[in-house]
Amino acid sequence: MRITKLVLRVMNMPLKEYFETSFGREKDREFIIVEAHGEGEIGYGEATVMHAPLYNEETLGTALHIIRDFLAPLVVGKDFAHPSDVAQVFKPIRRNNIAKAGVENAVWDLYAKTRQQSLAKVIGGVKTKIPVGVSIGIKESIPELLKTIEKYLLQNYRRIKMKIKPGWDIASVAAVRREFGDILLMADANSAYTLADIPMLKRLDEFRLMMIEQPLGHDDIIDHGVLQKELVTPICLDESIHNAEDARKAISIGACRIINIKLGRVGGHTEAIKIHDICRANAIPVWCGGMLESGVGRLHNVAITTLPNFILPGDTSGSDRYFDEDITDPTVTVDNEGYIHVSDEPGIGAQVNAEKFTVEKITIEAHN
Ligand code: OSB
Ligand code: MG
Repeated sequence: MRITKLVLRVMNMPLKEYFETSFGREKDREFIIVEAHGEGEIGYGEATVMHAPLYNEETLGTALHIIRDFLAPLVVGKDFAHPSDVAQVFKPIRRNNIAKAGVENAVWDLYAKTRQQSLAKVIGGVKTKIPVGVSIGIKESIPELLKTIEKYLLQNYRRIKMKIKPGWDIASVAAVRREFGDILLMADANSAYTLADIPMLKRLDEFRLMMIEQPLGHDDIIDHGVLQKELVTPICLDESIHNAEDARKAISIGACRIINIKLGRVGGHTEAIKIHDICRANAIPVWCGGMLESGVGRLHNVAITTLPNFILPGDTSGSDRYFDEDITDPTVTVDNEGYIHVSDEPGIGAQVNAEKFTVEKITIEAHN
């Protein structure tokens, strides 16, 4: 499979509602759609960057720089037998995983299309439908939070994740438990606490959360191992896990009992599959995290979630939870029991119409 050119589309899509985490408020999604052209087909990937380096170190600007100046020269005009070979040629370049994932995943889609197979099948997926949850940002008030959760429960989402931070934790979690009883509920702290908060974090045990996601440092594994011994609630790691080696270390010291896999954070499907496999071998369930993706990134998330150890509902909500208008046709929809049905059309299984939300288009062609 020869990659003849890459097209980078800088995108700006308005979010229906702002999304607030412990690190800030997101109103528009600014990210990059990567097109990999070759064999008469186009494969699509998404670099799920945020506008500022507050979730991880990458931004729209760094991803453009890394793709244009370092990743594109390694793939444009080159032949690949398999998309995992792209991960291999990117190995010498340190981190910048979201940029890498945008390119590698575009090649996965292209590869699946040239074989006339769904991306899920090419990845080794086994499920035809996947259960989904919804991630709910920090709100202005508890009544507003309860109203938002009620709306998504009525849309049959199977698990509620609420963002927490100091000052927006015990009381809001307690209110949600009181109001909605035994729903599947979890909390995501996005690194907002330290070991000094152990007494407060222990108080959360009372609310029988499915898990608490990334309570401590974004770059920590060790302290999470200390905290997990103090908590009944399972810890799920997000920010701390960049590759299968991180997963192995975290599991070996008991730093988590669950892992959130995000394609961007780990650099694409190749590494995501490795993390999935090491977790499976250690009986650590995984689920697919989200980065407020457009339909393109979302369909990649759906495909990876068809692997067998994606046991827990992920953050792969329907397109309408984020956008009035998405760039894929069909868009991603959730059925009335909270499942997304996996397409068996080639590749990601949708047409892409990115023009309307494209702010800038950069074409990178082979010179030879
Ligand atoms: O920590 O999982 C996170 C969104 C942006 C950055 C980080 C996170 C999130 C989410 C949203 O929780 C998940 C989604 O609905 O896409
Ligand atoms: Mg998270």
